Amino acid sequence: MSGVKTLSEFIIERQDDFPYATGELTRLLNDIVIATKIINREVNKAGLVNIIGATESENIQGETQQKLDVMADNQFISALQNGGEACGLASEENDHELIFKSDFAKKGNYVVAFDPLDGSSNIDVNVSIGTIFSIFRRKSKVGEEANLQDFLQKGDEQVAAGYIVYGSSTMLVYTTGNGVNGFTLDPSIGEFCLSHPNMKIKEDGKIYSLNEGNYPFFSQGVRDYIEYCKEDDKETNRPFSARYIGSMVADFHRNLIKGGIFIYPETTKAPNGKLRILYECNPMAFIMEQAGGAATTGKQRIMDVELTELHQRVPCIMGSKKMVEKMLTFL
Ligand code: P6P
Repeated sequence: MSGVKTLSEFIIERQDDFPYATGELTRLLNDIVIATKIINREVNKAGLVNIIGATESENIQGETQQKLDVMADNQFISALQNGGEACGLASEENDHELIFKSDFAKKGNYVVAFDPLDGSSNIDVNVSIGTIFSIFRRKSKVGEEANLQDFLQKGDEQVAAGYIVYGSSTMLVYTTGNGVNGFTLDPSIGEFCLSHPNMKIKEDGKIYSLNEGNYPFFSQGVRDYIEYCKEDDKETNRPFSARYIGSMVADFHRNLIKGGIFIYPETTKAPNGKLRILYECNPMAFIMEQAGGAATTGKQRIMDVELTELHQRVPCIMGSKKMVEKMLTFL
């Protein structure tokens, strides 16, 4: 295929960008890609086999686990625990961190946090869903078992982060701190191919994304910003367009490409918001900043937040820099 660059070729080509260019991260990213290709196959046929719908179980968030959630979680675990690069995992679907016990895995230099299938409540209505991953270099001693502190690192410590959006096409978007690149899965060859090189978000935009159904529970500042978005003012491109489908990866991806702001703020019902910093906000903040956007809790940069627990939630405001700056003036 002349001109087409596969993800594998791209990762190897860019391997030298990465300080630990010994092929470890290359192998780790390829292990992740294998899991996402299997998840993609299952998600695409979800309506045809008895794998949609909910299980009888709940995750630590108290959310009913969808059958595909559990399948996706298992795919990541099996792909990574045998890959030899990861010594432990943390997942939205598991209450505690998963520490690998084999001598082989204990030699791994990385830990991976992931949301195996974000927005999975949308599966049954065929709305785009996604996988989010975040990679850290372990802090604990190589050869020993990983521990919780390996996961409670600030977002700035991430060595790589990415998401897969299972939409009209399946795309993988990732960064290792040298810009953001997007790859589209070509089902005819089963390869992710470079389709969106060097992704940058527009400095300003006119799409705002948040769940306005929470209006009664928002702070006055968030309410004032929503009213600002709706005012008729041609000079500032308002009223903005409201776009929100309740699937973070899909909402984020649209705004990354078109420009816009995604907001999941604190509410009186959820004082720290809903989204988890480890496997939702930090990886997406890394990508957003690498694409020239901004990502804040409303009080501080998301990637500066100190983590104290695995499933810690933070308020999340991320998108086009000028939109985020304007929104902050209302808080
Ligand atoms: P709400 C999906 O459950 C999710 O974690 C994100 O993907 C999404 O942005 C958010 O929750 C939607 O939450 O409260 O607006 O339905």
